[in-house]
Parts: sequence; C-alpha cells; structure tokens
Amino acid sequence: MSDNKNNLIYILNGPNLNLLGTREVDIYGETTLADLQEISSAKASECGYACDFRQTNTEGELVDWIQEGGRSAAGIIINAAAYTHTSVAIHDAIAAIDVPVIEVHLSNIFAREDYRHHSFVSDVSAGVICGFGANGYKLAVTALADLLQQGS
Ligand code: CA2
Repeated sequence: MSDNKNNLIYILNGPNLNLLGTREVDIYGETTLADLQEISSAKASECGYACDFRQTNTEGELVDWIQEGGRSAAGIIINAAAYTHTSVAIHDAIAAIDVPVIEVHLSNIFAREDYRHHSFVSDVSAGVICGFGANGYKLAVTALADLLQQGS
C-alpha cells in the first residue's frame, strides 16, 4: 500500500511520552512508546491505513507536524500530553487544518488534577478518547478510520 494522503494517518505524541513504561507506571501503565507504536500500526494496517507515529518534547515541532499532517495525511491522532492543557498554538494549528483530528489520552484526565480538566485540543477535534490506557490508541485508530470511510 502506498503512503499517499488517502491512506496515511499521523499519530503525534507530546512531551515526556518517551518515558512511558519506565516510571509513573501506576498512572500510565507498563506499555512503552515503542509498544504503542506497534499496537497503533497493527490496528491502522488492519483498517487499511499506514501510520506515521512520532513523539517530540517540543511544542513548536508538534505545531509543525500538525501543519504537515494537514497537507500530507488523511487524519491525525494526537496525544499532546501536558501541552493539551496549555497550548493555544496547538489549538490554532489544529483549527487551521482541514483533516479530522482525534484527541487521545492514556489516563482519564477528568479523574485527575483540576488543571488537567481543560483541553485546548478538544474543541477543535472530531472526538476525544481518554482513560483506556494503550487500548485508547487502538480505539482512536478505529474511530479515525471509520470517520474517514464515512467522509469518502
Ligand atoms: O494521559 C495522558 O495520555 C496524558 O496526555 C499524559 C500527559 C499528561 O500531562 C496529560 O495530562 C495526560 C503526561 C505524559 C507524561 O508521560 C510520562 C510517562 C512516564 C513517566 C513520566 C511521564
């Protein structure tokens, strides 16, 4: 399958998610970022999509990748991590693209500290999946694939 815009999804991960599986396992589980990539790619491939899976600790790089996804991908899944709760720049980047975006979080952000209850990503996303751990990435891929099928 070729990696054209029609069958490529971006999965973008924000700061500190590279540490998954090494600490805070009580909150985020033992799954590593590499595991998440494998799980997501397998599900994407089942749904007929290729998956470009990335992580960065830098806000501006996430903004660049969202813009790039808007040009090169059929849709985007994003776990903006802590930038979810702080970044107007990420909000604006998502608002400026025409492909669907799904927000995902490993933990249930609404069952945690008050400062995690607001997301700058949610209102510019097609939907939000949180609290299901690594399975949330699979759910997000399925939801995005369904959304893309409906739209085509
Ligand atoms: O639940 C999620 O997926 C979060 O996006 C994770 C972010 C957090 O700031 C959000 O509120 C919810 C934190 C990612 C940091 O991940 C770590 C993993 C292991 C050790 C330390 C941090």
